[in-house]
Amino acid sequence: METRFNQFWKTAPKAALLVAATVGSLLQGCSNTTGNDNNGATATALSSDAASKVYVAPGKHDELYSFLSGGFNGQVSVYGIPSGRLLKIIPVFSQHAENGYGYNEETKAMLQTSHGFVPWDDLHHPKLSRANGTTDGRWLFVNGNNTPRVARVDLTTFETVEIMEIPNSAGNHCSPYPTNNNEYVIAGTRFSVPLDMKGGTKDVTLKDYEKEFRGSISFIKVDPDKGDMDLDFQILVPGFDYDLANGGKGPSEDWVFFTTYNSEKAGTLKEVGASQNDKDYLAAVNWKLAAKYAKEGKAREMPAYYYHNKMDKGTHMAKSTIKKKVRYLLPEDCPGMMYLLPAPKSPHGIDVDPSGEFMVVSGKLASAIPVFSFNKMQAAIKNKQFDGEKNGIPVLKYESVLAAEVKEPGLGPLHTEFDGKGNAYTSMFVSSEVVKWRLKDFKVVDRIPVYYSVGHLMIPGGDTKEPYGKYLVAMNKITKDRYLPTGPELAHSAQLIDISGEKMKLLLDFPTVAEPHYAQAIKADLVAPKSVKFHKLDENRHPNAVKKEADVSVTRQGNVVRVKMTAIRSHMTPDNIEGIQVGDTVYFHVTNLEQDWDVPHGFAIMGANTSETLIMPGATQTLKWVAKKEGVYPFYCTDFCSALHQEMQGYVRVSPK
Ligand code: CUK
Ligand code: CUA
Repeated sequence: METRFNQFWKTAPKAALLVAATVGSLLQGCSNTTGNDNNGATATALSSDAASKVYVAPGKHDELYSFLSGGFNGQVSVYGIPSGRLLKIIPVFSQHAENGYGYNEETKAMLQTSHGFVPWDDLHHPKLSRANGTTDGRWLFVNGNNTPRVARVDLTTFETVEIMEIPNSAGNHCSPYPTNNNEYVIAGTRFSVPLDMKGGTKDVTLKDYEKEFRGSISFIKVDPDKGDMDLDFQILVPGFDYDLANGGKGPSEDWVFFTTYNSEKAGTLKEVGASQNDKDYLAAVNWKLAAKYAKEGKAREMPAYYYHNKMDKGTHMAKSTIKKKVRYLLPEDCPGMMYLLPAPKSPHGIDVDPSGEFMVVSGKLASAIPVFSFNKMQAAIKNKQFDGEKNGIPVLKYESVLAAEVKEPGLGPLHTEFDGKGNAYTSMFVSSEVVKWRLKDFKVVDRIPVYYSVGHLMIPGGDTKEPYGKYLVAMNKITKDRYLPTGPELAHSAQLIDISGEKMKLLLDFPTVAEPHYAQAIKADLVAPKSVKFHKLDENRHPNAVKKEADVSVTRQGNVVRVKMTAIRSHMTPDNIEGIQVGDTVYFHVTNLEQDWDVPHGFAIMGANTSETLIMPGATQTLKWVAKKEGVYPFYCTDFCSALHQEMQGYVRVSPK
């Protein structure tokens, strides 16, 4: 009899099997290894009143917004909790045909980088902006891993309003981390790469890893009112790879922590090479001290080349600025700024509890979860309890900083969040479960199977000072047999778990868009009241906006034609466009004259090889179209906007040159 768990086991990554071989006996305890389907296991974990707990009646609103990353889909999706209803997809690093993001002329600049136009990325970590260590519902910061970028989504419009490329970075994975009052959004690099701090060019190979490769930690300043980002400085750290970051709170709020791996500098990152060290490190960085050093002139400057793209509020147009230099600190110049804590090898998640005292490090290949004490860390620094140094950075003695180890938690610990009631919840990738343990004695008190192979888990506010310990969302990597089959590729999946009682109870499975890694959630009443319903037409400063039908125009400059037009229920003006010639590039600047909620108009024209565009009430957007052949080309509104929606149409005539 083959269990679903066994099926997974056969395809488990090598590293996972390696651990399993040594601690395989632990598996016997996992409830999802028994039975030949999960119905049994699901039934034991399923809340007896699950249906009523997740049921949100028609017309009623969810209690929370949750923001799930889209992974390799490059977007963020917004779900209502507890219903699991998909409310919106917010394109960030990806083009989105639904509303023309990345296709229309206003938003293309958002996706410009030093590598050209990059309309894709791998988005892992959404993080809500903060005030006093809790989420304030103003912005959502997200990372692009692949072409290192950090973006900001405005939660009044649910639109991406800023994307900044990160120089001196490769694999912007431990990112973004906002400090407790958004003083900085901090972004760490995954791959160490050769940096040329002298500004010439060097021929460096992997043999030079130890000497020449560095990673970076970027300190992005955030304007407290507008949210605008600005790269203040970087710390260039000698070569290991940074994986994840989390920040202190309360007593530890000046600190940010990073898990690192590959500390033996196996530049080729072969599995064995990268995991041969018995321990890797947790890097502790005093960000306040770093900012002070940077301010007091310890920062040097080097050439850099990166894009900073911003949406202008008045024109609703994105503009790119190219930046040419960056300030940096070297840890060797800045005593007291950075320490290393020995961590289990190949650590993944680092999570700091709501009190700010405990730093929990999840080692994918480790059989226990070390919990470090911030108090002990400070004492160890004061008393110089060092175990040598690594690349000039002092290493603290393991025993001197350890609070306790959580024993036999399960297999493959990845990430931990907190409920604010003294409990921690850790995701176990290999044994496919969520494990609940107590901060007071570090004892495991409950476990619940998840289907299957959970990556991150999320408790609303579970990484802040004030968690909302009612729900937990597990984001799972594999779905097979949970939903109706849809060919080889199945929907990715999240599971909602009730954590309000002593025992965790499963409430709901809901499919997700692409692969969610992390998520954040916030009470709806911190976001919903500020939601913009439409843009005010008289505040529209788009250079090609027309505010009334009488002002529409068709103007030519060489072979560029600008059509400044309007859309309102139920017509486009002008709707019969003449005077276009073969070879012309036509810009349709469409202003939506509506001043009402939920009345966008779309615009599409036959043969447009980009997309349509969707114009919000009061805004102007532009579709670029090249007239290739003579003929008569229909255009129309794509969004069903009124009973006469189908009548919102017109023609463009293209004549021979
Ligand atoms: S990572 Cu995906 S499961 Cu990119 Cu935060 Cu841990
Ligand atoms: Cu406007 Cu349909």
